[in-house]
Formats: sequence, C-alpha cells, structure tokens
Amino acid sequence: MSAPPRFIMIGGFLGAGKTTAIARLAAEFRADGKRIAIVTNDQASDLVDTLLLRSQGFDVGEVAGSCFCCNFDGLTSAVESLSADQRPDVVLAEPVGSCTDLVATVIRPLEQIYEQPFAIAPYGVIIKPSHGQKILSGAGQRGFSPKAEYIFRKQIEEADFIILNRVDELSDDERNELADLLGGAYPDTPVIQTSAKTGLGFDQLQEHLAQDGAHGAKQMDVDYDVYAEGEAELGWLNCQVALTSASDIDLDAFLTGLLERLQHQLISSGSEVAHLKVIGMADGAYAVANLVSNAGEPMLSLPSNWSGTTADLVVNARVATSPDELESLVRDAITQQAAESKATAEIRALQCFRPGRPVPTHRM
Ligand SMILES: Nc1nc2c(ncn2[C@@H]2O[C@H](COP(=O)(O)OP(=O)(O)OP(=O)(O)O)[C@@H](O)[C@H]2O)c(=O)[nH]1
Ligand SMILES: [Mg+2]
Repeated sequence: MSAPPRFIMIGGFLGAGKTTAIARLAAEFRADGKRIAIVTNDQASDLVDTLLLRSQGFDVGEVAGSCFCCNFDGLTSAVESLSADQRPDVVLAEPVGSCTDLVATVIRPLEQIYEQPFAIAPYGVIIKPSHGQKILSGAGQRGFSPKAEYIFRKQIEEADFIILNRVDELSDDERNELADLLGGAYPDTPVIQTSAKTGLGFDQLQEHLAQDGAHGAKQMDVDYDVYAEGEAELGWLNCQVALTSASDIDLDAFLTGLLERLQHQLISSGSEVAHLKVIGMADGAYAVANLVSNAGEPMLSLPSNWSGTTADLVVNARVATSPDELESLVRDAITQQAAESKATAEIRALQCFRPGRPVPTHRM
C-alpha cells in the first residue's frame, strides 16, 4: 500500500508570507515529481490566494466562508475532492491568518477522528518581522491591540517550529535581535530563518517538515472571549471588480496605485493594515499587489506586464477598522483609481464584516 499523503499546514498572522511559502514549497515538491493538493481558507468567498495559486497550475481547493477549525468537514471534503482522480502525495493547507488553536481543532481531529490516514508534518508558524519585533520587544503597541497581540502569541505558542520569514529584508543585526527575542520568549521551539521570496532557508524548512515523531502536541489554553474579540477588531472585505476602459489600462500600475491610494486613506483615518491584497486578471495574465503594514509600501509581488481595456480584480482587505469604514474607503479608492485611469470600475460582488466568534467543530 502506498504511503498516506503528508499533511502540511503552515500558519501565521495575516500577511506573514503563508501563501508565498506554500507556493514555493509546492513548486519544490512538484519538481521532485510529487502530486500536490493545496487547500486555502477564508472567512468569505473570492480569495486572492486561491486565484494566485491556481494561476501557477496547482490543484487548489478552498474552504470559504469560515475557518478550518469551525468547518473541519469543509477541510476534509476539500481534500477528498482534490483526491478524487488521484491521491496527492502532499496536501498543503493555509489557515486563516487571524486563527489560532489549530493544533487542537485541526491537527488532532485529523489524526484522531478523520478516518483517512495522513502523515502529519510538524506545524510551522510564520512570523512577519515587523509584527514580531513590535510585539516581542514590547516597543510601542501602535496599531496592535492587546487582543490582536494575544492571537499572535497563541499562534506561536502552539507551533512545533517558528519560521522567521522575510529575512531578505533584514540586516544581520535585525535577524539576530529577532531570533534572540523569539528564543527568549519560546525557548523550547526551534526557529528557522527563511525568505519565501528568494528561497533562502527552504532546505532547512523542508528538513523540518520531513521530520516524524511527536508533534502538534503542545497543550495550550485559549480564552475564546479574548480570541473572538481580537478577531472582531478587524474589518474583513472581499470584493470582485470589473474594469473597462476605452484606452489601455496598465494593470500592474493600476494595482499598486490602488493600494497606495487606500494606504494613504487608511493612514489618515488611523487604521492599521494587517494585509491588503489585490489580484488583477486579464487574457490569462495575472498581477498581484500586497501591502502588509501601514509603515510598508505596496509591493507588486506578481507583475503581469499587461495592458489592455478589460480586466477583473479581486480585492481582499483585512484592516483594524470597522467594516463600514473599510467598505467606504475601498469603494472610494477603486472609483478614484479607475477615474485616474479613465476606466470604469463595476463592483460585482462585495462582502464586508467583522469575523464572528470562532466555534470549533472539534476541540481536542
Ligand atoms: N521581501 C519579502 N516579501 C515576502 C516574503 N514572503 C512573502 N512576502 C510578501 O509579503 C506579502 C504577503 O505574503 P503572503 O504570502 O500573501 O502572506 P499570507 O501570510 O499568505 O497572507 P494572508 O493570506 O492574508 O494571511 C506579499 O507581498 C509577498 O510577496 C519574503 O520572504 N520576503
Ligand atoms: Mg495567504
């Protein structure tokens, strides 16, 4: 009998680099001849991550509308439908970035309740340096409430190992300082340093993920009131937009311009960005732009070099502000960016809310 599929879940806060890391891991496994299935997850439908990973040729199932922990059966059905034709060798799963307690609500139920066998990999949690530095050094809470900090700390507490990502952007001193802070706060948890952008540290990441033995075993208490309130501090928006213009639109410039505009408005209103992401799709071309903090700059993580007259966009925004304010700022930014490009933007679908209280299907 063939070995059971390896189940690799990569956690971490919003914008930490989960999708980028999963795409790189998936490409490495594919190059080794392995069959890959990926499961994405969001509180709503219209996921930038799903569209981005599919554009790279991966088989992606989606659990949209609630997190893995609250829709455990959604996760297992997504895996089953991805396995319908041929069983994958590796299942890569990306949980929602504001979720924690995933060992007790996803990994253990997969091991102990779900009837299909999986070889479960150690659970790695990715950290975005700007976020980790602010919280772990206790240097100024600007933008992060104590409840959001609680979620961040719980995410790390349950990790089998910590992935300090984006080290390509850090000096040696900054890397060492963060690694020391993590080592001091979580002395029993190994820390590896990676860049999901350049691939640095991915050999070590693969080695960690290939380890067998007791993992996903950390017992932790979670105060679901604080957790729920922390998640509910976020405005969560997903929308689909159709862009049309009589003259050519430069898709890459449109996306970065849109995020710059939105960032400017969010800074003026004092609302901290957790992650803004937008994918543009036209004639088989894809562009993605992201912003992961107020202090950063919008990045074109996937350039399309495409210009033309019609394109579709999907915007996903997670910001510490009210859904009403977020919706109004996003609508204004889209309208203004379209006007500047002499284009018309039609919002075809839009969901905007605060995440509801997490109620896990199982908690073990
Ligand atoms: N410089 C640099 N950028 C990175 C790295 N990893 C990810 N990014 C960028 O960070 C942004 C967010 O990355 P994602 O992979 O979408 O983050 P995520 O954790 O999946 O975010 P959510 O799904 O919203 O929780 C994108 O612009 C990526 O290109 C890295 O190692 N270095
Ligand atoms: Mg993602």
